[in-house]
Amino acid sequence: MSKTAIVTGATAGIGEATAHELAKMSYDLILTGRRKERLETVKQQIGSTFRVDVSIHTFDIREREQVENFCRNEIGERTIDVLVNNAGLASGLSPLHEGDVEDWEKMIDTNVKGLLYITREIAPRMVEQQSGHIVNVGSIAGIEVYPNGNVYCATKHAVKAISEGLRKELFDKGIKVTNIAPGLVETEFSIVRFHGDKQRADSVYAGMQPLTAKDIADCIGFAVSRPAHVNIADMLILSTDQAASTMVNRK
Ligand code: NDP
Ligand code: 8X3
Repeated sequence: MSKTAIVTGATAGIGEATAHELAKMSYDLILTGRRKERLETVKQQIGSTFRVDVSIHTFDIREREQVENFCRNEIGERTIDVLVNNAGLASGLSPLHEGDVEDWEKMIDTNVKGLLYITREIAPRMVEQQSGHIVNVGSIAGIEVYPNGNVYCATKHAVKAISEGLRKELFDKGIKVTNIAPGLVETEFSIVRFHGDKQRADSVYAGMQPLTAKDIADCIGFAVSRPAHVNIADMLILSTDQAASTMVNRK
């Protein structure tokens, strides 16, 4: 029987690559994000390569009513085998005493509250099924804090805590929980962080070889394809050129 995965933030980067990886593994896909045309393109690309069912759903994960409508009315009663909580962002990079409150709210509302809203809807279905796998895309920023990363790091520490909490609450219900913690991955992440400043975004990866979205999708694919008795609890994935958040070997 075919399996179904939800991937949030599938319009770009790690989410888009994960959608392709899971399609390769024959998962039917439920993909979400705000940019409809991007989702349509991803659906078309996957549809032309893999024989899986792909449905796309456009909403803002920060809006609780939109998340509830998606979960309660749009996806119906189907079994959800995998939930990849990937939608997220960094907005700004500055000391807290100079920080922009709107940036903070964006990050907290997306990375923490959005992840909670959808998990609150999908986890009970998995409990009922007595099976499922929740994959949260955290970050190295959820393990260590770097200067000027303050609120972003706080949200990813929250993701790590939520993953650990979920694991302890769900392990006896047949549900796996994985926290994926990438270091530097070249996606649209830095362009978003620097509010569209491409030059500044490029400087993040200058002189080093960052991870690709596919590198992370491979790890998510690995985690969800382990045998039933194996749960990959935590995975820290770094470029060979990176040893810690602020230790990058630039040539
Ligand atoms: P991208 O900017 O390329 O992709 C982010 C995805 O999140 C997009 O699909 C975007 O969709 C979606 N998203 C953002 N805000 C919302 C929202 N309010 N509602 C719905 N969807 C939203 O970045 P990445 O692929 O790099 O980021 C994916 C995840 O990986 C994030 O959680 C990020 O924190 C994490 N991460 C990234 C790292 C990196 O270096 N790139 C390293 C460690 C973790 P849309 O804009 O269409 O809504
Ligand atoms: C993204 C990686 O180092 O920019 O989570 O925080 S980092």
